Amino acid sequence: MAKQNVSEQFVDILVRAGVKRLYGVVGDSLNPVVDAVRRHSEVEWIQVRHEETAAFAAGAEAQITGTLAACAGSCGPGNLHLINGLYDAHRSMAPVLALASHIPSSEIGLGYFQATHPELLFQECSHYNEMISNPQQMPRLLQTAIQHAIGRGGVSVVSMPGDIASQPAPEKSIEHALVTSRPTVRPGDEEIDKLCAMIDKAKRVTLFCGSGTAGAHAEVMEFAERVKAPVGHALRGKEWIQYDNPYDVGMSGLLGYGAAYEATHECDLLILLGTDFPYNAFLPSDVKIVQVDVRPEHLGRRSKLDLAVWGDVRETLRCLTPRVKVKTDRKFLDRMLKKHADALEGVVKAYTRKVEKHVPIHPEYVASVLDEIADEDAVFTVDTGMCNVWAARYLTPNGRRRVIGSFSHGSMANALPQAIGAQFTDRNRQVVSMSGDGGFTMLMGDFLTLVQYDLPVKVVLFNNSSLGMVELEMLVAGLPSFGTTNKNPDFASIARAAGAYGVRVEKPKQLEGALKDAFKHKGPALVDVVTDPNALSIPPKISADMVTGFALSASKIVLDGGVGRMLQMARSNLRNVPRP
Ligand SMILES: Cc1ncc(C[n+]2csc(CCOP(=O)(O)OP(=O)(O)O)c2C)c(N)n1
Ligand SMILES: [Mg+2]
Repeated sequence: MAKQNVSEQFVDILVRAGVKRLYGVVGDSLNPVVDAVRRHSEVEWIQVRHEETAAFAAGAEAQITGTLAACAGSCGPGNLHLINGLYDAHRSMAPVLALASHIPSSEIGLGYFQATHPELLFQECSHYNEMISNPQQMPRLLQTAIQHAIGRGGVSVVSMPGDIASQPAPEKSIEHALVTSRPTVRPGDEEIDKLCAMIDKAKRVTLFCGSGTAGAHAEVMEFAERVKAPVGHALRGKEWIQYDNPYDVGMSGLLGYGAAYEATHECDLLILLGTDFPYNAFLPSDVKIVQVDVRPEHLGRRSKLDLAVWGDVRETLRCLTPRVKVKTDRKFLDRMLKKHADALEGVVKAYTRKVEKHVPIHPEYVASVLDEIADEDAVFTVDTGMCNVWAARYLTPNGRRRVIGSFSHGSMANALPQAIGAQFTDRNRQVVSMSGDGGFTMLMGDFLTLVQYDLPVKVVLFNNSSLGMVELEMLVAGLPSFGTTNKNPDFASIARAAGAYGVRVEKPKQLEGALKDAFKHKGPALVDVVTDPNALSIPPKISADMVTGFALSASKIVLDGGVGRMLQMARSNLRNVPRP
């Protein structure tokens, strides 16, 4: 092989690790790497308009494929723009390699043009964050970075001064087989024995599931059946666990519904499965709690634990299920299933507005129509804000659909960039960005990326001309709303002017047709739905002293609203429950 420079070697190694594309914006010190990408047949340069988009897109790609994705920013401000998207990817445990190109190595520490210190800046949002200051560090440094990102699940940042990027790569470099997938982590026999004994002793077991139950649907159901346990979930567990689940008692937390709260509080043993659910106000303090997590550092940081089990959920359950005694008493399970169905029934009855006629259009109506007409394997990306509420309540998971949001980091403007990353993994899959008007306009420049690459993403804009979620927070805290109104243009015209399909919807009866037409369109499309800013009813029990700062999350308040197709599911689960 002809002698390589550091950039060429860098790109080669990324390709060996399975990277298909690098998202970013070109510039100065990054140019040698981008040039190496240009000359490589197996990797594509994806030119975005803002580096934050690059990081969000790479994070979404990694969450869809489970394999390494990559992004890059030029020195100083270029890579600084990556940071928020990297925080999101890191906190979602998405394996992402970020290249932060850097000022010339001779000028570091001398106040040079565009000088920053990436190895300080990215410290908190990465497992590994190191600089290549000598070509001899290659390829080991990049290999180590990749293994951190994949092995520990999250972000690695490599910074590289532009002058190093063009230097010859080391002649006899140590290249080794890369780690490209994670092992299964099986808990020790002692932990399994202890857990087994606790379960056998307990009378009422409840499971509470998070994103760590991905890929473990069958194992969770088998275990729940064996010990007759109701199964609740956190938002990040919903897409993996709610479907085909005869033990479903709904979701806990601020956006929660159903009987998850009761089931987690009225059991005598609560088993937390792969969840880092942050709101400890929703977790009980007076029942025995076991937590199973692949990340030992997550164990016990949300609640007191009677047993901490370090292991994959799937692997742990595989070891555990055959060893626990079969429970025959369904009383607790049936009582919780009944409570769940009743709670949902109550919500639906309380929900009297005729949404199909309501103008401005009710956002819940938009979400329910979307759920009905979207493909069975659609990817939904969901903006932080009220779209989170609508997605949590109305999107029906089925094991094939995916729902990606900024559920741990909670950043606005995530949906469009994540949709870009999701769509690149498969141009034939339906990808729907549920965007807020605030979130969309924050990174609106990257709507042009859809047009530039003819990506068929469908942006469904919940346009309430307001920062709705914050307006709600202010209301709850007894503050007058302030700084929350958006003076918005006709976004459909903007979409059309950009070369995409664009339609504005102001009447409910236009909605379904407009969405269907947009979904049929082959290229990028935007449906600007003018929605009601006063969409949520707030439960009357909220008082101002319950709320300070991050008001909603600090309390046990659950927002009221519809529950979509969940009622049907809850009713069907009741079929086997004997009538009292
Ligand atoms: C980057 C960022 N800035 C600010 C916030 C605080 N915040 C959370 S939701 C929200 C409003 C979102 O407005 P929009 O996208 O229009 O959605 P809506 O709630 O109106 O549906 C704000 C300002 C945040 N989470 N992230
Ligand atoms: Mg809004």
